[in-house]
Amino acid sequence: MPSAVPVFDPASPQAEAIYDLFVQVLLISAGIFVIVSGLICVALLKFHAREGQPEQDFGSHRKEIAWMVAPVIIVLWIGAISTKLVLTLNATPPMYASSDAGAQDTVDLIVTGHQWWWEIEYPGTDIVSANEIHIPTGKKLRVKVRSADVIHCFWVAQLARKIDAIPGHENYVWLEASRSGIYQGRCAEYCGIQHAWMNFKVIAHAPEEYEQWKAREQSVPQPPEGQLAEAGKTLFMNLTCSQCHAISDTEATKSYAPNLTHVASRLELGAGVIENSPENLRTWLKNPQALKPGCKMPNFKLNDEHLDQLVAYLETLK
Ligand code: HEC
Ligand SMILES: [Cu+2]
Repeated sequence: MPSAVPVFDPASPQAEAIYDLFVQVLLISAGIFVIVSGLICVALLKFHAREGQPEQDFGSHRKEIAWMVAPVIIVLWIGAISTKLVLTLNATPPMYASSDAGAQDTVDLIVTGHQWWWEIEYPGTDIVSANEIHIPTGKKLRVKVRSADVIHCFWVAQLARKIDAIPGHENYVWLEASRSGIYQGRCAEYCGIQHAWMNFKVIAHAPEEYEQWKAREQSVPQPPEGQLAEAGKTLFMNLTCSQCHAISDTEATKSYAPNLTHVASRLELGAGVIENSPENLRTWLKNPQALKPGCKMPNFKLNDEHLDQLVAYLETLK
């Protein structure tokens, strides 16, 4: 049954294992809570004599052994299932563990945290995207996670464990989806003013669909036709846009900001701050600081004519 709370709706073997551990620990803790609060109630009701003292109990070996042994068993049990979980999460699929040259260094995705968006690279292709990760279902992918500035944390609750993105250090995590769908990802480590809007989506496709997506993403959009869009392209290259953003097959090659080669086909803008549509794109360009205060894209105070041109151009980048 789908749940509104992602943690309760795991969609990969790893997330299921996390869910199982969570439920077991929750049930054990709930049981202990009920026993302890029940005993307190019993004590209150039974021994609330107003006069004199209740009969004193100077200890019982059997009881003492029982309340020592029971917690030890519980702690050992939780230790065992936690260890099993860690082994499940870190299990290396045979194709990555083999001693063939390079197998152990194979990386399927490179994710880089930036204040406040995610850069996604697909090694072996020249696809670079932002805030949206496309994967095929049923495949365990090795993801390299790193950071361009401060510590972030890469987290898709329905698919995988959390993993920190640390500047100057590379971390690895397995990402897998059992069924196709769109999974919400978030930054889970406070990283500055717009941390709350550092979201991303993982879109899991059936393998054939994934191949189609990949072919589309690798093709470079046709140069714009029509005056408005052409003017928009010239403006993009002449304003400082091209000093931060890249668009394949143009002079814009910088990777300080999200790659815009296929920006029009993405679901959201500004790492989830607004849905992607021509109107919303215009709102973003008009003043990114109004939508996402403090974000690293300045307000260019563009006039309506320039906004129309830029939107017309960016909308051709499908
Ligand atoms: C100083 C560098 C810089 C310049 C110059 C700049 N941008 Fe940006 N831009 C960014 C950053 C950083 C983001 C990501 C903001 C965020 O989500 O926190 C961004 C986001 C965007 C996005 C949303 C992309 C997405 O996938 O969410 C669009 C579209 C965009 N910029 C277009 C432009 C245009 C058009 C210009 C020129 C008028 C421009 N940018 C100039 C830094 C820059
Ligand atoms: Cu963050």
